[in-house]
Amino acid sequence: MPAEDGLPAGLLREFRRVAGESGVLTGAVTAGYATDWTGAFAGRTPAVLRPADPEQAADLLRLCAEADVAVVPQGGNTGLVGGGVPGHGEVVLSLARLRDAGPVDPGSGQITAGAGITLAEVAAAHPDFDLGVLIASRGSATVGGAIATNAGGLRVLRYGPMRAQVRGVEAVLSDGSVLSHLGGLVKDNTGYDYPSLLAGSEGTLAVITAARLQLVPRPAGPVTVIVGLDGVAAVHSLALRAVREVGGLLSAEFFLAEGLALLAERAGLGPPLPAPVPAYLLLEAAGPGAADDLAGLVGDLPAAVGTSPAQRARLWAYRERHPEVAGFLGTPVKLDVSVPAAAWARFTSEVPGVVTAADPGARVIIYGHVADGNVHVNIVPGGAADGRHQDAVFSYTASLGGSISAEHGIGVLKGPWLGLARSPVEQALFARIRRAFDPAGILNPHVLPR
Ligand code: S2G
Ligand code: ZN
Repeated sequence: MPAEDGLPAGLLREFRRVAGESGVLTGAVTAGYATDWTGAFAGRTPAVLRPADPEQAADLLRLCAEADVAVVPQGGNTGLVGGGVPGHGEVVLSLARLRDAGPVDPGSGQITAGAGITLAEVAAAHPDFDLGVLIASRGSATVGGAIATNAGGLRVLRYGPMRAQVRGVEAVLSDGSVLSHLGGLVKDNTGYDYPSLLAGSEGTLAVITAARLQLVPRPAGPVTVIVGLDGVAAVHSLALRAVREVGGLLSAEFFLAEGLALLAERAGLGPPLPAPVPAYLLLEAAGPGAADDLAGLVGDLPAAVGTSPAQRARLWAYRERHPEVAGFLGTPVKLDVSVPAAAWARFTSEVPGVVTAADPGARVIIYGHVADGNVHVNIVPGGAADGRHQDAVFSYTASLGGSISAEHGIGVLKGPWLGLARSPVEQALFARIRRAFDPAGILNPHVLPR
């Protein structure tokens, strides 16, 4: 029987029988699902499947497994390593329509949210509670995708990554079975903690359709400050002092003069301080004594303080808009690494030179999360984006005992360098775990070892 768009004949009809006409997209309308938001990863797909509920998702997945058709699960398509777009003609399984959400339980501060609910919607679900994970893409990033990539973001030092917010999941396996454990019990020692395993699995083990999330008490009266410093060593030492001395510290973020200048030039963001300085540390804290603790820490250093929502938003814009900066100059290679605290200042000061040694014409924009060792190295290549930048940065990172992916995952971008972070024994175990969950081998086959 002739194939349709590369699919076994009749499969599209079966998809439509399960999900209806509106649940199966083909042709030009699929383009937005096949390209990531940075434009760095563009592919094509024979069909975008949009199940309306977990049962449809399970049936669609089973049909794909029976037809040996590869699937890329997709949430808000805000990923940064190409793990959520069909780079090899896979079918896209979009979880965007799974938007059922229960009420926030005022006693436990927990909520059961569908995979397609955005992080911003979860964070706004109850006045007394907030979502611990705060990322710049929260308006588009979804619960399912954020768990699958174990998203980190701006408050990891206080609340941990997405994995730490998960108290249970509902997920579908490629054989069409549905896992569900959404009770949210704090103590539940009854076997393998597979929700933790699914966090960070990048859609390779199962497709998350809902989650039971632990929210956090909404921080009271947060105070935000941007401090001007003479370099990354000063940024690091002041951030570590903040961790020790500032009660209720929520965030410790940094950016540098070059990125700030580009934000002023290209986005019209005027400077946060009266005079330019080499490096900037953004701290945010909440609770009793936070303002005094921050004031005591900052002393006479040049600083801008925000207490009202508008003032804080203005200060946060300098940091939250940094993901755009490299894009002002071209298509970026976005690297997201972490190094041990003892190596952080050395790494952050030396990595631009490591990049330009490999590509003299490259522009390097650095920013990120200080207290958890995470540095975002966003590169606009001068020469070909042929992997030389990853070679240089990842081998340098590994030489310092760091990780080639702090929070964005491996995706398709970092697969060739996984050996710098994981041993052959570990990678073989990953493949065995994967076969146990997805014996058909259809889930995101080009991400992580098989
Ligand atoms: C951040 C966002 C992604 C990027 O801003 O903390 O994780 O573009 C990044 O680097
Ligand atoms: Zn980040």
